[in-house]
Formats: sequence, C-alpha cells, structure tokens
Amino acid sequence: LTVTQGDTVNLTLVDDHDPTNTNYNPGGDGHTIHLHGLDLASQYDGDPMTAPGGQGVLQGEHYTYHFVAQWPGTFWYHCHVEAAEHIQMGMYGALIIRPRGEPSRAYPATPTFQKEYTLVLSEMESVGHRIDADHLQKGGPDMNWSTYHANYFLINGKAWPDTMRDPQDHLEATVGQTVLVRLINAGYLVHSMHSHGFHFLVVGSDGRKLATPYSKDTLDVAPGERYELLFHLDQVGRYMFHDHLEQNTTNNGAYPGGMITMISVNNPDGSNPVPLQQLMNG
Ligand SMILES: [Cu+2]
Repeated sequence: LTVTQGDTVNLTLVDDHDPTNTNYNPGGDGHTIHLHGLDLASQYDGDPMTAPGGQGVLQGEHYTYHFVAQWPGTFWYHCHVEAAEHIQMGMYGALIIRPRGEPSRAYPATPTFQKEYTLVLSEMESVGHRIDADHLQKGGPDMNWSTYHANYFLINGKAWPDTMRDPQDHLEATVGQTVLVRLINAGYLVHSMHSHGFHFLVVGSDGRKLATPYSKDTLDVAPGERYELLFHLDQVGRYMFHDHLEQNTTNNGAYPGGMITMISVNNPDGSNPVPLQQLMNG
C-alpha cells in the first residue's frame, strides 16, 4: 500500500474465505489488520483483544479500518489474530507514506533518490507449516510457534537465487544514482543487513526522520522495525546485500541461499563488468 501524507484512507478487510475455518477448527480464527506504527485508536488497532466485540473478523464478515496518513515513512500491516501463526502464513504487507509534494524523498529535506526498493525481510519454518496444516485439515496436534526454528530466510517472500529473478528484489541502478532502500522486518529474528561496496546513509526509522542521519555498512533490523537507507552508488559492479547472520544465507541448510540479493551498478550504457551468469552459477 502506498499513500501520500495527508490522505484519508479506508481499508476494508473482507473475510470471504477463511482457510483456518475447517472441520477441526469450526468458525475459524478470524483475522484483523494491525497498521504497525500508525498509533491508531483501539477500534482501528487490529488487536483482537481490544477490537469491537473482542475478536477478529470471521468468515462472512468485513470491517473497515480508517486513518489519516499523518507521518511520512515506512510502515507495515499484519494480521494480529494468532499473530505468530498468521504472520508466518503470510498475512502482512508494506505500507509506505510519501511526504506530500516530495515523492522522490523519504522524508521532507532528506536527499532525493532516483530509484526506490522496499525489501520485506522474513523467515519461515517449513516443519511448522506442515504441522499447522495437518492440525487444521486432519485434526493433528497444534503447532507451538514458541519452538520456532526457521530454515528459509526471505526477501519479499523469496530466497536467493530467486531474489535475482525479480526486479523488485534485485537492486539495479546506473552508476552515480542514489537509491532508497526501505527495510521492513516482518520476521521473528534480527536480520543484520550488510552491503558490500558501499556505506549507506540511514535517514529514518519506524516512521520518523532521524535528527542526525548516520552512515553504516551493517544494520541490525529487529522484528517489527523499519529503516530507510540511501545508497549513493558511485562504483560499477555487483555487490552483495545480505543478512550477516550467515546461517540465514542458506536454503534449508544449503549455502548460498536465503537472505541474499545483489546491488548491480551498471555503466551508463547498461553494461556491467560482472556477468550476471557468473553469479547464478555460483
Ligand atoms: Cu489472521
């Protein structure tokens, strides 16, 4: 979701088919939308304990959340019913609020960017997914998500090398450009994001412009946190951008995988000194 500061937004959650509504879980769990970072009043906050009626939106129901986009920045939204389970199953997304009249800045008076990427970080535990599916569909024991042990590590829902096959995940620019990268941690582990080739300028976090931007090459992003990073790409080549918890650069234990993408900085004619094929064979 992308809106502009000052916009009035109505967001309707329609629970027309609830996959948690099975013979073994009659009625289903229901769902909500928690707009993380918008600081809304209880009736729009999406916490089922404080929502009107004290529960989520059940199958056949709908509910409209309402807000005025007050602060520019990077936010996200997620279901808050059985949150560990429902977020793990993918019930989340990014929410970007652009400063009014300044669409090429993250915040008023921060440097302009020429390109922009939003990277939603997450992980998944495949064993837990199987247990949960069997619980709902076959009446097996329920999954206890406090035993969470992730074996896949994802950027925008994809693991290396699939991150290179989607232009939303593979950061690509022309030398000399400034690129804004918005990081959102929708997972349950800290991700220590490190860039090769460049320091980046951290200009904001959690929907607030920083009073003093700072330069980093590695940045811890805790669960729920967001950051805006500006990369000034002043040298051509291809540079890894990855989780420096190296155990998270694997796919079910196999390296390379997981939370890796590339910053490809091309010459003005579009060429790059590092052949793309060389990476994909690695
Ligand atoms: Cu839900």
